[in-house]
Amino acid sequence: MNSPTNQPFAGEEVYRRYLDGLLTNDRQQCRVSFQQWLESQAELRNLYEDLVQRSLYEVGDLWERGKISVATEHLATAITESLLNLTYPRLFAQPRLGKTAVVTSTANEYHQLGAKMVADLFELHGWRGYFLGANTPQGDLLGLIREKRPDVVALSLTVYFNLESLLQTAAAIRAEFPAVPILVGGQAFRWGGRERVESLPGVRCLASLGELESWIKSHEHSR
Ligand code: B12
Repeated sequence: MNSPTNQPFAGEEVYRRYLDGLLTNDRQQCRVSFQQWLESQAELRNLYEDLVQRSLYEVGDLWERGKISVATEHLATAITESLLNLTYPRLFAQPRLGKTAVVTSTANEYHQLGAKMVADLFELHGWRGYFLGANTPQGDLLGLIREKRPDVVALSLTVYFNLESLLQTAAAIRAEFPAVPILVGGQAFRWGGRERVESLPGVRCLASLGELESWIKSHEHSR
């Protein structure tokens, strides 16, 4: 994939500069690299997975090993969250399909970037993606579903100890809205839990944004 200047896109180099910017709290350096990636015309999913997700996983590992402070980890997250909004012009380029998704992290789950990417991909494909962010109380989520009557609900889980809370929420959605498909995903499912969530009718656990895009494309015309 070529950049608009027709220079080959040096993904690894741009990634390294981006990560370096995150670790040195340099928002401007991060912005330049992020923009370069965005303009490389790569699919948005690649930007999310190969730049944003990869760098934050690396930040998380460094934090876990005591190599960087909590402050640097928080700054890296804040920089990332601010830059994600640079994708907006791309998100709304497609005609709207009149379909909606409600996307959230469930109660006690404070990680929200994955859920935001999920909501963004719905927008990218012409859906309206309501993004509720982190730690949404179950009652309030049910209230929003009642109000918006979405075509799908997507739940994001990062830490495995929040699985019970997600299961409760998925069961409550299923009880009140028997027909709405429920998608779940997030890094917590690397530690298990897939069979338990998928034992609820109409619940699917997706392993990646690629699987999500395939799901979205195959449900463009259904109601
Ligand atoms: C930033 C961060 C935080 C921030 C989050 C702020 C925010 N605004 O989101 C804060 C400070 C709140 C935080 C808190 C904690 N954190 Co934290 N955090 C991170 C960090 C560094 C980055 C998270 C992130 O955004 N990743 C990038 C996103 C894009 O990745 P993702 O969530 O996996 O999403 C991708 C896919 O999974 C997928 N996806 C996600 N959801 C869904 C849903 C569907 C339907 C689909 C299809 C796909 C999908 O799409 C995304 C793109 O591919 C990670 C490191 C890591 N490995 O992620 C640690 C990490 C997740 N945290 C960790 C821990 C331990 C904690 C705390 C327990 C720390 C503490 N002692 O307080 C608390 C837990 C709080 C809670 N109750 O939830 C551990 C978890 C370890 C484990 N085995 O579970 C990690 C892995 C760090 C580490 N290496 O140890 N954290």
